[in-house]
Amino acid sequence: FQGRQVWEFDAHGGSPSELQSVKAAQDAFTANKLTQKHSSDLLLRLQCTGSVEDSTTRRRKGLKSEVVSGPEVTSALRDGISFYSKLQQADGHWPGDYGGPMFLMPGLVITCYVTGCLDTVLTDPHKAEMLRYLKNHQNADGGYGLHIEGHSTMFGTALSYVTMRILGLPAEDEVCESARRWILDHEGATHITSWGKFWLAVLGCYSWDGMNPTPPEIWMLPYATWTGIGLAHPGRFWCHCRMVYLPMSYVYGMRGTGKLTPLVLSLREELYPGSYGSINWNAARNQCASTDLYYPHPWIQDVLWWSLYKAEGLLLGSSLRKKALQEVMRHVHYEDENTRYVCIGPVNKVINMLCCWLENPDSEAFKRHIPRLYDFLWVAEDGMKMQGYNGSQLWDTTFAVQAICATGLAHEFSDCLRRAHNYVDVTQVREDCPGPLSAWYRHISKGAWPFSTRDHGWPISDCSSEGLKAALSIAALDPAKVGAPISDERLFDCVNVILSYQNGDGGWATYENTRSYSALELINPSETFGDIVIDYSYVECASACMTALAEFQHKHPEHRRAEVAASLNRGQRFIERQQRADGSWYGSWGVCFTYAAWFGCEALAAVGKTVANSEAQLRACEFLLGKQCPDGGWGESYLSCQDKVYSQLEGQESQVVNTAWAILALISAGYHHRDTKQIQNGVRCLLRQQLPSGDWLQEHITGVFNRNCMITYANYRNIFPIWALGRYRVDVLKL
Ligand code: LAN
Repeated sequence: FQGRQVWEFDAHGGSPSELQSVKAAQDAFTANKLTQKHSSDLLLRLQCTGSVEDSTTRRRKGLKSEVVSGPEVTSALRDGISFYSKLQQADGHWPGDYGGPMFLMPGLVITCYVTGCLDTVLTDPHKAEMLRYLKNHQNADGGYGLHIEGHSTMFGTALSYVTMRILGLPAEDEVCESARRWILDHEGATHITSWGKFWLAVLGCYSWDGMNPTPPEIWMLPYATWTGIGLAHPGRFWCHCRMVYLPMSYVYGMRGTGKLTPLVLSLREELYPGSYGSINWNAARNQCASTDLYYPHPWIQDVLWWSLYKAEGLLLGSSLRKKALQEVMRHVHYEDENTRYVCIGPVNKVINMLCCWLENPDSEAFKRHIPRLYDFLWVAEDGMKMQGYNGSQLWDTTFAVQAICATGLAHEFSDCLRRAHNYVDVTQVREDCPGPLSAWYRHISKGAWPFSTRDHGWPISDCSSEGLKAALSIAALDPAKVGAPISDERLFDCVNVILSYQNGDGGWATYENTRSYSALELINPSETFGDIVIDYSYVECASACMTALAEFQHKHPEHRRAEVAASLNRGQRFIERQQRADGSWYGSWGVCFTYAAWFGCEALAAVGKTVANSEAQLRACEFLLGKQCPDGGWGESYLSCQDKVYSQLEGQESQVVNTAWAILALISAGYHHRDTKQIQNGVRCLLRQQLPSGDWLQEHITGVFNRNCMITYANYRNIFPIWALGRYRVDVLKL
């Protein structure tokens, strides 16, 4: 359970003044909900520090001069790290709000409702906080976005609507009424995206005939590439796509629907403009609201789904279907058991749980899922949400370690680093999943680090690399203070994983190698997510792996010398190829060009490239400098991610996380040897924004996945300003 995060309701907890602070934070959020879409994770801060500062708190005292002085930076860093270390937990990890997507909680609530465990899983306080969250994140037009900052979509609105109704809100409630108006004004819930159709069908207020097929038989296709069709085997999909469509195909394949309760029957009438009986389900299969459409179906999908739709007549109830369903369940159980029922993500977590119930409602497997639902729930002043993962524990901890070590003040925070070291140590995956791995479509895990916890355990290329770098940074400190370093043997295992992950194009993907061609994206049926079908090479993952290999090489120059050198070489060429003509890189997992600039510049720096000897580095810096805001910072909007062009925040506002990434990029490229003025302006911005406590405010959303959905990284506002100020202190001020 190391790193596990579960919020519990304590009816007797909290002093009167704490309760008052909680209420004040909740009320402030609700009062400003239309402008301030983001919680500042104040409940966590209150619990860890005993008091909270919010947007009404005055920032640090004004800076005295144009020039940033050493003592100013050092004291900002001391305050920043001291504050941040208070949020650290006893096992060494940093918890934080990992919410953002709006389509996750409905899956949990619908699954609990259908399987009859809603009232045992969710206590009244859970339900009240979930409703607070849903009320807070309604847009002005009555609808709900794909994520907390997004425009209204059918996917967000219809699913949030049924969730509120299941949680007990009456249809006449004004929040429900305005949401329902939005749905009906947009032609009703038949226009929801395919994943929304799935959840409504599970609940019983949408017909399975209105869904494009996800037949379980695809799991019985041959895998080998020489067969041709093998290239489209789901075992070659990106693991998140594969692990969602796996249990989905089971539920679809047996038409798993809950009881037709009075609520469900009523929802059938609430969600559509006409009567439920008059819906043309065949036509509904391909309907999708324009608000939701990010990746429209290419015509080839229409042909494919039409043929499969026809084939369903033969497959449904056949012995082939029975065999396919059994095969799918073997894989569902394997996933459950190897993640201790956490599952790889929030979507397959609840569909797997539903599958276990459909297979046998009294099963041990179903019961074991229940306690792990809480791992995904998080409470902040905006209410209770379902997170995008069971947390970002390991990821944030490795960054925090590297940030603190980069400040040159590590010796002042050795307790904090010792605890963090423990978390990094216990979270490394020490063995592969049960084999044969190929039979389960799994990559090796031994030596890797996961994104969240050891229990979750799925290996990831860049998490392994950040884990390795954190381990190396700590190994450079006094073991009497921070604990004995992780053994060389284990570091070698990690290097083995990193090398194994490199793709033919020289880049690195996320959890596995790229296993098929990007043409497979043609069958992406999700409508709202881009690039989900296969695992692609990414600049961020490549950079993390290269910087880790380069640092490792310093310490162990003889270990797999030639392989490491060749790998760095191929990586460099990948990074150079990915750079756009304007000097930028597109970021896939953070917002967006500023995030990728940091990774791009670090990768080139790892192979000895700086502005002094590299055209690519210079172009990258010039790109960033061209985007600097009038106040000296950087402020990038999430729209960059979906539009793939740099998008400033409204009013050319800057925000600390983007500013910190830009500063880190410029310093790693060596730009400070040319000129320090613009970097210094950025640094002043970070200092100006710091709160007296040492915290920074949560600003706009900074994480993303699949081009179109945003996700909160609450820890970034602490980690990255500390890291950027730290590198400024050491590399520029030479302190
Ligand atoms: C994550 C979180 C971590 C993230 C990084 C390690 C930061 C990145 O560098 C590589 C990709 C990865 C592992 C990643 C991939 C997509 C995830 C798993 C998420 C953004 C967290 C949630 C998201 C997942 C796909 C959400 C569920 C939605 C689906 C479309 C299945």
